[in-house]
Amino acid sequence: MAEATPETIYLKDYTPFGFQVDEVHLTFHLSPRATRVVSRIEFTPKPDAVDRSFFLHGEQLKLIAAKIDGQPVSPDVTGQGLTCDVPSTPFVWESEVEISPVTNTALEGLYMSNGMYCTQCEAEGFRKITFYPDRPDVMSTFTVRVEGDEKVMLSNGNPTGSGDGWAEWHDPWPKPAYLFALVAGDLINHPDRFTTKSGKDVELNIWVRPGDEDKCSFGMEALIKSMKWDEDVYGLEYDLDIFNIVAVDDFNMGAMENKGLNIFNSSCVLASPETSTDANFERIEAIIAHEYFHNWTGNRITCRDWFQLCLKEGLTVYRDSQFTSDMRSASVKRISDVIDLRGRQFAEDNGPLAHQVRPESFQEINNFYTATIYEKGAEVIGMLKRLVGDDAYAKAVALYFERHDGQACTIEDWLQVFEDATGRDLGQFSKWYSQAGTPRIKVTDDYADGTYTLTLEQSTPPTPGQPDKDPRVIPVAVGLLGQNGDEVRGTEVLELTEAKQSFTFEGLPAKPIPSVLREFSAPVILERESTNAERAFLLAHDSDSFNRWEAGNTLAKESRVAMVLDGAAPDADYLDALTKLVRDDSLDPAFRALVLSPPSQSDLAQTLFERGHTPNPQAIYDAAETFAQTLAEALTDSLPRLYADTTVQGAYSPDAESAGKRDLNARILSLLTRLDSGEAAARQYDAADNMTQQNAALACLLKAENGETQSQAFYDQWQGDRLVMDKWFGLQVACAAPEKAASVASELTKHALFDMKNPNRFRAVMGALAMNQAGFHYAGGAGYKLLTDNLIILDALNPQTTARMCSAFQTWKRYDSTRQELIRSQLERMLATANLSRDTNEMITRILN
Ligand code: 0A1
Ligand code: ZN
Repeated sequence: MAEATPETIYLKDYTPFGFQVDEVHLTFHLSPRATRVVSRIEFTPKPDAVDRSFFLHGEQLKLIAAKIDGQPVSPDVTGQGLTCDVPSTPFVWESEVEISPVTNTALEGLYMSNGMYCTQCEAEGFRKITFYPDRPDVMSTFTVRVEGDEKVMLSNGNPTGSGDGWAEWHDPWPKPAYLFALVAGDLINHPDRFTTKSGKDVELNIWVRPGDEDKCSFGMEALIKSMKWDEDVYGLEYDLDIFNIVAVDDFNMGAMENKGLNIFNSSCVLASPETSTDANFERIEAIIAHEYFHNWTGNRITCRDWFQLCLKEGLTVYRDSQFTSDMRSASVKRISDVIDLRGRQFAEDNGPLAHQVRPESFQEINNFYTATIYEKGAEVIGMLKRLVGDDAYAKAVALYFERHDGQACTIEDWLQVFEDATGRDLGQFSKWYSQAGTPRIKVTDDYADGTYTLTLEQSTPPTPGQPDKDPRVIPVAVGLLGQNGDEVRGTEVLELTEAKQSFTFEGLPAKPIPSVLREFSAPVILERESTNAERAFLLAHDSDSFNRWEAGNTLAKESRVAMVLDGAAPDADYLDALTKLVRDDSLDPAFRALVLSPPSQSDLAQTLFERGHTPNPQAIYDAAETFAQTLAEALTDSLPRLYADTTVQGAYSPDAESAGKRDLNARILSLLTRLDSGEAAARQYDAADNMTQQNAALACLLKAENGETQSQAFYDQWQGDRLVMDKWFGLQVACAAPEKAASVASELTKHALFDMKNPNRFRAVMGALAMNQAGFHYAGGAGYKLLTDNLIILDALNPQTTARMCSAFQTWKRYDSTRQELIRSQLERMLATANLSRDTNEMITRILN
């Protein structure tokens, strides 16, 4: 059990810090077990302070000495920080502390990864480096001196000097401590330059371990594209002389936007055709953009407190999705984002972990870096833009930067610039931030005398702590199609503000077919009675590509639901539509690939659950298998030809068009493998000169239980490459049949290259197990037990990654009582573990309630 009941922090209790921090000077004397951190911080008491107590956060620090204005002092130190009597006039605080980076397996604060020093300070890691008011609303300029034997020693801002065994950096932009960073080690840079629109010359570097230098050029191109895009689209220019990116192997998240010194999980920056898939390339481009865009949305304007996390994250995700849409295909990006939103955010919003886009309380902020804050936060911005229009959005955002540059802000500040720029009252809109849960919209329609009426009725189910919800403003984009498939009304945004509201369309000669929620204009669940014939019609004719895909997706889901519940055969009309579509060369290959990709098994489980059924993961898996087998057989004559036609020839390029073709090709290969027991896949494996094709072939073969030779060859070829080995670990679990998934995962945890301390490797195995729905939930509960065993071990090393992975259990109440009991006993076992971290304790407690 956790030591004491963890403290809950509330938004309503916010009080500003009583002191201004004028300047911060830090000196690091690096040493793996005993790094000394010397701080010199200038404080000025605020004349109007409500709270004058001088409290500095500090955890796991050995205090060596402290002084105020040069005089030694003896502060009161606890496990959380220190208090001290201080003057009522400006004073200088100095301290020296000792920390041990090499034993820091939590990867928070200053730690070591493969002999390299690096930091992770968001959200509250700086307090593990030195005593400091570690809160985002305390902003200051930092000057940093690093002393050590390392070849390269980096920190935020601009370099101001270096010599034998030392380097100095100064960051002129006031920042909160969570954006502090330091990196030191034997690193090699991939350099480039960028000239900003006002003519400022910026040095760019991607720093990597020796051996990885040939995997930087794609990341660098992505960075340069991002810098240019932010100037062109948002008018935002970079503001330092240098921008550094560093790749580290041991990192809890994807990447971190530290000012001028972004630190990346190596999986999110290193790329080469031989070692990275198309999906890796796309993700790397997006994450580089995301971190770069934070320079303005997060760094120049930051968050007043951690409850406002979506202020920077929702907006930055929204911006990176705009970027990807511009660089690649907007419709493919929208469809992929919605698949992701439904898979991760809807699961969260409809279970025990549901929380507001702006939460009002937490125990451990690290548990709130969620799909709700990030992805739903971005959806809320997309809705706002849709409601006010593109021009007003641009005006409001410009006002945001003009008014709040250099400040730590709130969601109220954000909404205020929209109110001021548009004159619109956003009171009701703000409920998107304060109410958790996914709204349902029930759609009914009627046609009489040339008038078509659409009636929309909204409701949001209860979520933890919020039994009742008010109606929200929901932008519902609608178009109408005539019986011949032509559009009779182009897209119009209906503003749903009431619990129930009707909208009329006049002058229509016949009852139209509605295309509702085009482009997925709001993160809601539509409930509308429809027929498969109508869905097939929309799949063939809708001019909105999202809704076209959605029609196919709904058909796929309905067909599988009928298979699971009634033992029905795969829907013949849908199969027919699919077989036509997959052969239709006039359609974008990426779109065809998306239509061919089955709805996720978790999504189906949720759909069944919402309709009052208890989902059986094995039955859902069996239906998916039967469906794919039937489709493959229906396409018997065409598959070899389709496979050949969609195979991308020539030198590999990660561009969106080729990637879309390869995606389609991979889906066809997986169908073909069902008919030829892996012959084509084995040939592709042997011939592949890029990871996308090698990986796709291996996945097909493992799925067909016919890939031992290739799996061994893959291992022999790539055992020296950590990132590729993550794929090898993950694929085996992801492709394992349900009854084998837990034992395959268990065996892999005994492999010499399995490393609990490396989050990527841990996630490769345990994350893949949790994602393999039928395997994880396989009768008997071996999957639950294995994950729990490993989470218990990991918690003592790395609470953050452990807590994040507990969300594998968040959907447990969907399932039958036997599975629920199996899961409950594992969750209770975890909760009863001695010294369980606050992170994991909070997650399990919330999931159990
Ligand atoms: N702010 C980063 C993500 C990040 C968040 C938390 C971390 O540690 C708890 C680390 C990174 C981003 O949005 O990219
Ligand atoms: Zn972010």
